[in-house]
Amino acid sequence: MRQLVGRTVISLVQGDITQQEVDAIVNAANNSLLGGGGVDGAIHDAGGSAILEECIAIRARQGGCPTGQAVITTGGRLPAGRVIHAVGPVWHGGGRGEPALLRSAYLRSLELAAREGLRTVAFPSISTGAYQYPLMEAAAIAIGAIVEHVTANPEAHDEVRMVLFTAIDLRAYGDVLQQRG
Ligand code: AR6
Repeated sequence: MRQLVGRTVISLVQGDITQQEVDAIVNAANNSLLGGGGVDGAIHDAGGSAILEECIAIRARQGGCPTGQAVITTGGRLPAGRVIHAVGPVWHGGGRGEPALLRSAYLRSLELAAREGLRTVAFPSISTGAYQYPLMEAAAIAIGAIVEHVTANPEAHDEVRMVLFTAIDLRAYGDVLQQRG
């Protein structure tokens, strides 16, 4: 599914984010930046040790990555040139600022991509795996943040792609994008 917002295509595909041929993929990282399971594990496995080395250097400089923020490294051996490591919130029921933190993870990632001249960017569904953010709520926040960013920065990106792992995830994001019309 694709929708044009200004000059940017917002697309939804089912697949593996490590295979995407884009300028940057986004990792659903954690505060340590030292890797983990899920998308994070898959990206470090496929991209090789150069990614972890840069994450360690960033940790040495700034002590990890706060929730809702993002940092950028090489893509190592990935088809994508760069990896933006964004940290989404753990779901605690919604009363601990989770919506604002999730929105911030998307917006900070897109701002970083725009600043670096990265015209095609692919995101996974941040926080909806190990961090247990409810899928429909997360999809609404993700699509809302992407639409807001590309509307405010119409020259910045050719495509922002959501890469969903399962058909259920794809349908949820598709329903949200369709409702925005
Ligand atoms: N491509 C695209 N999506 C994927 C892939 C893949 N290769 N693998 C899994 N997903 P998660 P989180 C989907 O748990 O909830 C890690 O240990 C998955 O089905 O990766 O933000 C980190 O180090 C789900 O829909 O990220 C953190 O500690 C989505 O990606 C923690 O998990 C996100 O699931 C972050 O948890």
